[in-house]
Amino acid sequence: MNRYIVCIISLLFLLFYCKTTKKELVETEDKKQANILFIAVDDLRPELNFYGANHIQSPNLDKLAGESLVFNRAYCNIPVCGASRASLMSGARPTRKRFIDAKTKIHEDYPGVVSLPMLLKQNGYQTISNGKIYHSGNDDAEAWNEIYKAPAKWNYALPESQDIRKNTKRGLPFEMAEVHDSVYRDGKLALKVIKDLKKLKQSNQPFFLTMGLSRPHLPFTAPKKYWDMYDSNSIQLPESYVQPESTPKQAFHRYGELRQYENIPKKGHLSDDLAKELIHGYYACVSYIDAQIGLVLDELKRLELEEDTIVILWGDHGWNLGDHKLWCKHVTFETALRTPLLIKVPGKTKGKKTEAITEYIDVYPSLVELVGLEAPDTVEGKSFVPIINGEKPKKEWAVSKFKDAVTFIKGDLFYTEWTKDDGIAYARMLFDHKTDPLELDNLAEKLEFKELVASLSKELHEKWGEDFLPKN
Ligand SMILES: [Ca+2]
Repeated sequence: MNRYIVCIISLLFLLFYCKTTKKELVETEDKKQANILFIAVDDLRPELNFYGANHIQSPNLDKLAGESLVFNRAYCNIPVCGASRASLMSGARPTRKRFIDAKTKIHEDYPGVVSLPMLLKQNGYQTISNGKIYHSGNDDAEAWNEIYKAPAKWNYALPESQDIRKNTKRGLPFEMAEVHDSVYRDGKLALKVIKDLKKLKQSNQPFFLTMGLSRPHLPFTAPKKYWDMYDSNSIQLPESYVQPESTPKQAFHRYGELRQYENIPKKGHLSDDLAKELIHGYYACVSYIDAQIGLVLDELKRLELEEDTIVILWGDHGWNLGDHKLWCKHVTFETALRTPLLIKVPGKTKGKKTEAITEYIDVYPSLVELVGLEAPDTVEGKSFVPIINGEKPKKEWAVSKFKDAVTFIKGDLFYTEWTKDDGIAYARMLFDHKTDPLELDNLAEKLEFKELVASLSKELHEKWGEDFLPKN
């Protein structure tokens, strides 16, 4: 009799368990995967309030940071536009032969690699490329359901500036015009992204919606109200406005990118007045793009999509705004390698900062993990989801490169080695950020650091990637 009762109870329990499990499964099947709003900002350096800068007005980025995990130590893998983007979108390291320069195209350098948007598209996402995501508008075209580029002619608002642009290589380096935000390129971009959000709200598919802003890349053109946010008399040159003798000459360049613009001297350093005007223009552009990002984030909230949408914001590399008496990127000082990176995961992030070292190749595996997918074997980065969950990071170092220079970042140490195909260093640079955060005192040639340099060099060679050197 007792055995009979036990059998009945067990059967009832089993029936109840199966029903519950089935219900849970159905709910999981019905639930859409999280959307991703992917905001890329061209040439944005981490000189922002939530990084402790306190002089650029960016209320919308500040608010987003307050809801995100902010990476205080994020590094691009190469400080040049096209290559940095191709590397991030493939999760693969730049090497001596792959992802080299501004015009890099992902499939020319890495045929057949499954990019982040392609993987998402293959898994049911609607993917839209808006503005500057890759350097070239039609790159990785198969990965997108739609590609939109705001025309470059809207880099300038004033007819006289547009005329100069037509008749010169690059046009003027800055412009201040009393026009509405939407007259310039990024204002038009914001309106397009808002239109997409309204459309996607109606869809049953999850979305990977991108917003690739063109400023604060040169030319520094923005509506006058953003220039007026800053007093030009209070603009300061950076503390590191110097090129120390101890730094290898290979570490510097002549900022040829800037010199392509009109009224910039073709050689020699800039006058202090011009330097300050450039800094002013950069600040104005950051405030301008902040406002455009704000419009999109407000719409995300208005449409009640916030709770279902991961927001990630990144700049494609750092920028020298006079630091080391340099302008633009294309060097391996921290000012060109360190980038703004923040991610808002609904229900998980609440305005914390992390000091964990993160590389841009880590973005791909992190996003796919967050939406329950698996990264392909071609991805070399490591997911930073453990950091979001308050756990130990999967690695504690980064490797970045530009041309012959490769930088190994570990703890407070920034070690750069210049090598050719043979892998033998012909110049070295070592900075300890604990004592020298501005990177003005190169320790690499000092006798007392010989052993440290040897060990960092060994580790750099182990970690710069399997196919870094040509195979024999
Ligand atoms: Ca760029």
